[in-house]
Amino acid sequence: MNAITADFINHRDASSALTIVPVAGRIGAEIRDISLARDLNPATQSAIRAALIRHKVIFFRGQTDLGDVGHEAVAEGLGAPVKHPTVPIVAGSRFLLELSAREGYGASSWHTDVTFVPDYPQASILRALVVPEAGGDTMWANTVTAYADLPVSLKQLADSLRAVHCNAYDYEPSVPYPGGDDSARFRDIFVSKIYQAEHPVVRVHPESGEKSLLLGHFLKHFVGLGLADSRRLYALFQEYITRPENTVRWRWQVGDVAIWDNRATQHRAVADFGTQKRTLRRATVAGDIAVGINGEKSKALESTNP
Ligand SMILES: O=C(O)CCC(=O)C(=O)O
Ligand SMILES: [Fe+2]
Repeated sequence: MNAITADFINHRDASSALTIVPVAGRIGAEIRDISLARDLNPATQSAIRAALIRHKVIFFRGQTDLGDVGHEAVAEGLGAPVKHPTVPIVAGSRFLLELSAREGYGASSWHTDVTFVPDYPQASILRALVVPEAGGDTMWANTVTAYADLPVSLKQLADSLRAVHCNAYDYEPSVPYPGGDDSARFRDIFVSKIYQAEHPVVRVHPESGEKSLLLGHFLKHFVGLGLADSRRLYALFQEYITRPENTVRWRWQVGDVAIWDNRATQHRAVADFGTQKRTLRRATVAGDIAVGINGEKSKALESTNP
């Protein structure tokens, strides 16, 4: 067991006001005995933020009374909510996005949310409204421990690289959606405006100071490398992120809420639920412009209409 894992498992957050139970060895913790609808106050909010930074994804079961308004309040407790740049909001909500079964299939490759803008969200809050009887889990990976695992020479390479991310990514669900091929319609909305951003490949976390790998499925190419070399290099780094030891997997129940630190994780849906219904809603909280290890910042490249 390496030092990071030992430290993680031994640290049960006895100092926290919350009941925190780690789910996997390197990422993810369930927070028990709290109602997000009733118990949010400055003390619980700061304890939740501390748990989020430490565990990177936190889970709350049984929040069936939260509703859209309560969901939005949880987001506001973490910062300034932000709408998705292209996907319309849920009718009657202020900034929620809905992921139905179709979008779940679309999210079934590893990514960090909205990295096609320089100041992509710091956190996402996902709530389960309808879940399949079997399947449809979500997985998260720790991009900080992935960076820490790299051999020194690969760390040096990652440290020196920047990459271009774009919402018109190489869109291909890991499994075709069995409910009818409407992928063109889904994609048309997603890319109704094209966004591009250039990021450092190693991001320094603005709160914890931890270094993480900033990659995911919106990455188009590394600066200075062509598509073929970029694809190979991407696969090399991604393997450190997505190895099972570096992930946590959540089996959804109706009313569950997951909050992740979008600056230190990747995630993906598991597209194994066939045509069963699955509906999740998501809020995102504005982030700041990413900064690399030498202080170099992310920047927007041109946004265009296709
Ligand atoms: O459907 C899922 O499990 C994940 C969806 C997703 O990528 C997101 O909410 O950001
Ligand atoms: Fe996502």
